[in-house]
Amino acid sequence: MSQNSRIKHAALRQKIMPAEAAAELITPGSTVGMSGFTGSGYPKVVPQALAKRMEAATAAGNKFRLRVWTGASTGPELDGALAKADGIEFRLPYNSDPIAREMINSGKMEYFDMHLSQVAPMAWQGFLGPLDTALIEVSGITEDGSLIPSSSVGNNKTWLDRAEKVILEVNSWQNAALEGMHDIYYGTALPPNRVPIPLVKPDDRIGQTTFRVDPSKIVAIVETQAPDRNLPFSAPDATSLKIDGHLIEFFEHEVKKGRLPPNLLPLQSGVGNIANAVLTGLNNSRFENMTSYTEVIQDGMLDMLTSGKLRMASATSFSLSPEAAAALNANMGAYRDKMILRPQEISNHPELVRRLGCIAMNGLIEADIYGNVNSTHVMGSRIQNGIGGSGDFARNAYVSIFMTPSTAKGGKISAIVPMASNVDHITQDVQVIVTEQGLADLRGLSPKQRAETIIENCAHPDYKPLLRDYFNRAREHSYGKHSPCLPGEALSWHQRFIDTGSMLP
Ligand code: 0RQ
Repeated sequence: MSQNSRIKHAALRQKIMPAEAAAELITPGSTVGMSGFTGSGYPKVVPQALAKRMEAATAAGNKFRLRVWTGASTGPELDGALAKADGIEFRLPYNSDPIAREMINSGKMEYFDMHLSQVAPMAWQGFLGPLDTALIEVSGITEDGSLIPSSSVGNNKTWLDRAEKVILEVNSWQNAALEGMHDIYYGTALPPNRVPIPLVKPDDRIGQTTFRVDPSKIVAIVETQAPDRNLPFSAPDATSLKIDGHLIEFFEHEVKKGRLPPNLLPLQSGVGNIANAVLTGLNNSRFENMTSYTEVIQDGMLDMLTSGKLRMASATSFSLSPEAAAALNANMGAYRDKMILRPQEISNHPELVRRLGCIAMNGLIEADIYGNVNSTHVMGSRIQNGIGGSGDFARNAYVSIFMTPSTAKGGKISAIVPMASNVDHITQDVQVIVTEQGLADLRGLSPKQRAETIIENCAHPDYKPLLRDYFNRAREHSYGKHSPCLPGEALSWHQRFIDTGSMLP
């Protein structure tokens, strides 16, 4: 064994093989549980070898497709490569790859978009069918055969436990100092055997630092040195700075009122540029000693850890720009004690989100005047990414916040509409909506009061008169006067966009 090898278990070293040979062990039509959560910790070389097999099968007039389960989105070497080869028959639970998105929206790929906390329990319940192979990136294997997790944990514990056979990618690009950062909890069970999860603070450790796996299930190990690939964040623009300003003002007001402690409550921050910009704003705010209990650690959160504003961060994955990932990788030791990566079943667990009282901050595609939120579908039918963890947090948070620019596509689309064309978060799960126009605090308001507040505080001036007009007419002519609605007109803005390219008349 070479001195530098990440594989310390002598017998397992016998299973090292090239990616192509490992890919041969995966049967067409089978289900593969892969590691990966955002652009972190996903297998990188075996999926590309699989994609080559798939392309060869297509060229020979055959089909080679797989059912693919992951933690969340992955990188272009996995989702992008397999989707390009038309090799994914069915995919869960979250996707943001543009090629896979096109395959889903053109009807060529089945996609089951689900709450991220529910993937592991549902796999255990058996609803998803058997799992043939686990294909997992790890950062090393210890002398006793335990697996040192990589830059994401996701559903790896469950895939390793449930799969009939296991293929590992041992990636030495991942920093060796990741060892010890993870907290893998093995105490989950199905009803009637569930017990309380013993976590009461974001920094509690309740598990072990490695995955266990039955070594006899390991059929192949592939050594790699391949970087994680995440997309860069755009610098905060005027819109995100305004959103951020409204939110900081709201937090200051809540602290003054005694409804939030001075260091706030554990933060959850979703994906995307706006969410990242808000973290930058918090880093420049007067709040100190904050914590996070969230699913991804993005650039803004890393900056907060660096400045000391954030005392610690608990998540299931990193979601960093290439620059931030390189910076963290170069200095992992300095952050090790401030971060904990957990299985997504735990990072997103409704019991824990409710107990800790998280402040949930997520993006949206559109909200209607009553505060129903659509996070996933453009014009009611075209999937953008998926619900991800937003539902796990929104329903159970201490305060559930959604944020968005008030328009999309250069002003042709209003993010505030008479009726949402798809609903991921019902009005009861949405307490605050923020756009660059302002903030609507919807707590304790009736539907009509919510509509007035959302229209006045959040809608763009181009759309505000149209929304007022609709709402006033609905108040007069609606079948019921509790949540006034004109069903024949409520989705006409979407139809107008589909027909003309703009929601504006
Ligand atoms: O499309 O890239 O083609 O221009 O949606 O929109 O404004 O860049 O915003 O990056 O914050 O993403 C809801 C998608 C927002 C994200 C969503 C188009 C817009 C652009 C992105 P282009 P922005 P963000 C836990 C939390 C669900 C999962 C979640 C998301 C693209 O936040 O996926 O919350 N959320 N997870 O043009 C048409 C509209 C639109 C619209 C935006 N009304 N109509 N297109 N877009 N609004 C984390 C995890 O689960 C990992």
